Amino acid sequence: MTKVCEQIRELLASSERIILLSHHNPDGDTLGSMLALWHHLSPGRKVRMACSDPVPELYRFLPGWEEVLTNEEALAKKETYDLAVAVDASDLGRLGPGGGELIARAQVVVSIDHHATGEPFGNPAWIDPDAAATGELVWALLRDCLTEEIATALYTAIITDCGSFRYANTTAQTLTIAGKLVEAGADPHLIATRVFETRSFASLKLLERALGTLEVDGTGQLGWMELTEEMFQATGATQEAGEGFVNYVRMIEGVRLAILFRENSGKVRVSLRSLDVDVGKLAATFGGGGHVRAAGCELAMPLADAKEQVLARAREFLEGKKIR
Ligand SMILES: [Mn+2]
Repeated sequence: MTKVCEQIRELLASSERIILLSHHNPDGDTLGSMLALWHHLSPGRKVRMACSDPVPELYRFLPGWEEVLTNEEALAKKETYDLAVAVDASDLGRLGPGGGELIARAQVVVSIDHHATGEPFGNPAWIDPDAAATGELVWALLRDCLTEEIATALYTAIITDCGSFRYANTTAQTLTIAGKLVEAGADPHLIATRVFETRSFASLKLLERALGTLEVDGTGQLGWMELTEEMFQATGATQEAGEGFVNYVRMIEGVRLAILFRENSGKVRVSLRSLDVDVGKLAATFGGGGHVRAAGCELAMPLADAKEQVLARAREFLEGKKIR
């Protein structure tokens, strides 16, 4: 076990009042990692979980999700903590509004993450970009005390980030850990069904409209799709329903860089996926970040302008150096 892992284990064991924090717009990795820690720590201790956004419908099968407070609700408790643990958050801003304030109420701040970009915080900070998911790191912390709840949370964390073992970040270690989690009680069929194969009717009607905007450029290597506010209104779908739509662009044969533009309260959220272009760096040029093959950013401008700027930058990256 690495030194920092051991150090975090000791901090978890010796702290009484703990707050666990997820990143905003939470995904299965940040929620699963947080819930696994909560199931391990909460018996006999005062442990809070907080996230700036509510738990998406999609993840409301995870045992303990009802215990997740919004950052606002957690702040209203006016508590102080021995320890704060942020999971899957590459910088403080990712904790969303109120996240920094909650962190400031803890004596010790630990960060557990696997993003290569961002401004690391926390002491100690355990950041391992080789891990497919933060859930793999939390598994290393809790491997000797797995329960069915912990295994379910961590299996969800891992399959979310490696796309059910389909993405380039999947390693032998990822599969080994997943096997151990199944042994400990995680149900692969149930979890995959909930995470990847259960969507609302409105969400699929939204997809129908989004697919109507699908485009590729003249080279066939750059593809994109858009989701407008109007589409959300017309279908009644929630913003979270659009999560993952970028993968339809990524599927197009020959596309090396896939982009989804999503209008959200006057801003444009951009999701980037790539085969061999460092989209983490691309996103960073717009103040965003992420991983080499999956990243995102947000632009405060009209959709047409955001498209023009991001597509131009994407073309530059496609002409540049390939990764691996
Ligand atoms: Mn992650």
